[in-house]
Amino acid sequence: MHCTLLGVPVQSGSGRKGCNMGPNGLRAAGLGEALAGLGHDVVDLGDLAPAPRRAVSHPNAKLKALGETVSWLDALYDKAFEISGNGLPIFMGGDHVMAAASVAGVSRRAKQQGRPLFVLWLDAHTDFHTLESTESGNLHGTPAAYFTGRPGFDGIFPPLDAPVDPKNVCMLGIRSVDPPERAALKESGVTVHDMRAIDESGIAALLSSFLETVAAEDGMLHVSFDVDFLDPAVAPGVGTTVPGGATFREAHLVMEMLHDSELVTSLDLVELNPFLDERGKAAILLTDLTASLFGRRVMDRPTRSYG
Ligand code: 4U7
Ligand code: MN
Ligand code: MN
Ligand code: MN
Repeated sequence: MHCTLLGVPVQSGSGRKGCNMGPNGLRAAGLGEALAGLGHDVVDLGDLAPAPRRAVSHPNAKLKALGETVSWLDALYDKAFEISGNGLPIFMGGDHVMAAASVAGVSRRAKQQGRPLFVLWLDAHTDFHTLESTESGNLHGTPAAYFTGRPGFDGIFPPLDAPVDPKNVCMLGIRSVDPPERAALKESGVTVHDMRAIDESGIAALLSSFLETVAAEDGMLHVSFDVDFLDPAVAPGVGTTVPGGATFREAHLVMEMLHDSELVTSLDLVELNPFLDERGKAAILLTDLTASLFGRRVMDRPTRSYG
């Protein structure tokens, strides 16, 4: 597999600092080496730079850092389309607002290839706010609304060539949803598996049924991995911790099943905040999880201490 690593050190969508160190945290944890060690051909393109600022405005006065954030999305939208033409892109965030552009870019690629794009959204949150509905004003709470074509982003976020069909989106690990998101999700057709569903059904059954649909429709599959999908006890390096998240093994199992499915065509690794991490714990786990997605098997894992 040809893997392209791209750092996207955006943090303006999160309302706090530190996510801009995410790409280097993953590099320090050995992401590139881990994938190369599994026999993949890995190229690290370094970090993206934001596009020139456009004049953008919106009546919601709560929105934070709109102009700065949009300049990152403008740059990433074109880059994501470009690099998705050759191998499997891994977008290293940066806060989750970047998924607006990574998904929109790969969706444009899928449309060009005449295939449907599916999105597996691994997150504590649904990130389904519009620019009107967000209360916090933090734009990392909006990408899933944008790429599924919810209204109100026109002329502000990059023009969306190929909205993702909400029926092709599966969210796993959800445990924090704001009222306007809940109302919109109900109407949307997005599949939302909250933590209770994972407890009751087991994560494998929920994921298999989604993967079967992707395979049956010959879809491309983008995986968007927010660190707060994981329980904060195993992944402290994130700004928006919510208790009761996916366990170490649940997360590895998801990645192992994704590997076996051979369906994944692009990946986001987002919201890692090395400033909040404990001795690289979250960075190392995210790296090991990515290795599972690229074929590392439990029995082959290098021995490591997680102290
Ligand atoms: B993340 C939140 F209010 N919904 O809008 C908001 F709970 O990318 C959180 O998933 C958004 O980490 C979290 O600010 C965005 C909040
Ligand atoms: Mn998120
Ligand atoms: Mn989240
Ligand atoms: Mn977060």
